[in-house]
Parts: sequence; C-alpha cells; structure tokens
Amino acid sequence: MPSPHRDRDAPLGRPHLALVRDISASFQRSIRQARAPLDLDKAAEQHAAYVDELAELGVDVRRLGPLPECPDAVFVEDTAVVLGDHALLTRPGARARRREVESVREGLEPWRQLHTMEPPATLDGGDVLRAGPRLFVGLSERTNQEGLARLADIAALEGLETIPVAVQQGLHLKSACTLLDAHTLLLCDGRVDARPFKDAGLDRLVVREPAGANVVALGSVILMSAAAPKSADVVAKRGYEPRLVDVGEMHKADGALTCLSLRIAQKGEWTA
Ligand code: CIR
Repeated sequence: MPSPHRDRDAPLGRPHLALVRDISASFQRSIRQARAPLDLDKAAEQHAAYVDELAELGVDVRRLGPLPECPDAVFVEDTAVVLGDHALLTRPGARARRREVESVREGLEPWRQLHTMEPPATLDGGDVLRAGPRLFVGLSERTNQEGLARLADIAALEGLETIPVAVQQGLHLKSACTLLDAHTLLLCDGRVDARPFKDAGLDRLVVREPAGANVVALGSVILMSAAAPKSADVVAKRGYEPRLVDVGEMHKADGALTCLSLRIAQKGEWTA
C-alpha cells in the first residue's frame, strides 16, 4: 500500500504517543555489564517517574502488557523502528530479547503498517537515530549490515536515506548521541565515528558524561538523565529547559533514557 505522503520532508515534532512497559521482577536478570546489584523497587519507582514525566509533558503514554519472562522488556525502543506510516519490528541482536518483539507487534498494529526482519539480520532500535530525511544507523555489537540493509528497504518507502555509523564504545549509537533539535547532535566524543554527522552538516554539541548524550527532546523541554548534571548545564546554556529524571537503576543495565519508550510522532511529523 503506497504511503499517502513520504516522510522525507516531514518536520520535527514532539512525540504524541509513547509505548512503554513496566519493569518486572525478572529485570534482576537483565543483560548488563555492571556488577553493582540492582534494586528492583527503586528501578520500578524510577520507571514510574519517567513515565509520569512523559505524560506530564503531554505525551499519550500507552503500556504494553507485562512480559515477566523477558528481563529486558522495559527497554522497548530496541524492538521496533517507526518511520512515517511504517514500523519495522526488529530482530534484536541479543537472542534473549527476541521474545519481546511479538508483544510490540500488538502494540503497534493499530498505528502503523508493520514489517519484519529475517535472519541473519539483527538490529536494535537504540542504534537508529533519525535526523530529518536521514537515518543514522549504528553498526554495533547488536546491529549488523543485514539489519541495516533491511531498515534501508523500509526507510526507502518513506524516501529516507540510511547512513551507517561505526559504534566504537558502548552498547548502541544512541548510548553516545541523540538529537537536541533537528540540526543539533548532542554527542559524547570518542564513542562513535562522528564523521557521518559532520558530513551531513549537523551541528555537534559535545558533552563529557555518556548519560548526558542520550536525551528525549520534547521541543523546548529536554528530558535528561539525572546522572548528567554537567550536560544539563550545557543544554540549558543553549536555551533549553532540561528536565532531569533519575534512571540510575536502568543505567546499571546499560539502558539509557530513550530506550525506555518507543515514541511515535503525529502522522506527517517525525520525532527524535
Ligand atoms: C540490553 O543489553 O539489551 C539491555 N540490558 C539494555 C538495552 C538498552 N537499550 C537502549 O539503550 N536502547
């Protein structure tokens, strides 16, 4: 079914809808590098506060059903990429996370035309960063060339270009950079190859705290991790209003702010 419009020229909008999923007790078994013990109650409280903040900022938050058998299911962003009228259900790079995808299908079915990914392709949504007509795609320990190629097929339906970016350190592309606005990339230097962003003409605003480079941009308000106070100052100096949320327990599981929600723009707009 051809799209009524192509998303290539759509303006940056605020997310109007966000899919989230509550933490379940199995979060204790999430895939992670840190040795620090996880505090489940604290994680649930932090997640609830994040969700409340999104709702307070005018985002229509919908909860996906619980998946108690999937420890990382709170990180919904990794399981789908929404582009214009389409959504690509991913094949997450971590085998243990592939069982999460079916429930995201149910969540997205009412909203977008769905596509899937076949082996050997793998891709995590945390590796996909949109900037207008371009999709920067991290080649990471989770996302491979075949995953990039499949995403490029779907992106082409909306007239979007895909650009590979080498992830040199950290889990995902967006662990190290996200958009502050349509023309500005917030970036923690040395973790990803910054040249593709430079070549695309994006302004780069460098921060030193890795957690500070992963933000949810909601117009003039920027949702940021409380673990990155210095980055919040940098963002405030640019004239934005940083809103800090504590997601420290999710950081212990290598999770960032963005991965806790799958954000969807109004039709005819895109969201970072
Ligand atoms: C994982 O290893 O898959 C999870 N423990 C963390 C995923 C975080 N996702 C993200 O930042 N996009």
